[in-house]
Amino acid sequence: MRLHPTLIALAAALALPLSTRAAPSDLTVVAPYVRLSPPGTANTAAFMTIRNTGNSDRKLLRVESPVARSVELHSHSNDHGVMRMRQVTEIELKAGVHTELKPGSYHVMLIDLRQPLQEGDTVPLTLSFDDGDSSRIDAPVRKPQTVIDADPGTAPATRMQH
Ligand SMILES: [Cu+2]
Repeated sequence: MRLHPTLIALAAALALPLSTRAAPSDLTVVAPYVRLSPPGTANTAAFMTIRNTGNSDRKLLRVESPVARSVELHSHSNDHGVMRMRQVTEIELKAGVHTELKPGSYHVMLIDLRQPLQEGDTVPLTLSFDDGDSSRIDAPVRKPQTVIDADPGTAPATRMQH
């Protein structure tokens, strides 16, 4: 039996989206940005919100970026009244929760920048999750907002802006 050409074309059209479709992700990265660091500073941080609309808890394990020689996941903690950053091995993304990476909390630390970042630059970030999924995003470089300047634990040097 020979297939009618229309059927073959239909089969091809149906097969294509199936074969090229990426696995649907429960994770969405919203409003990423990289904080513009003061001149002479070799490190800065990236912030974003990660929505987990799935039914299972997930974890952010790693972030990579070509703009920095090292990228770490950090948290802020209150150590006897002093806010300190520390490296963490993962950031939990609870099911049904919007996890905020923000000043004074979890953030992506960009360490030893290869060159100074300018406002308006776009920083590529690749996020790797615990199920083997990864997500490539572009984060614009932004000046610290007033509310960030007011946070004593995160951006003491930003008041030195000219
Ligand atoms: Cu940090």
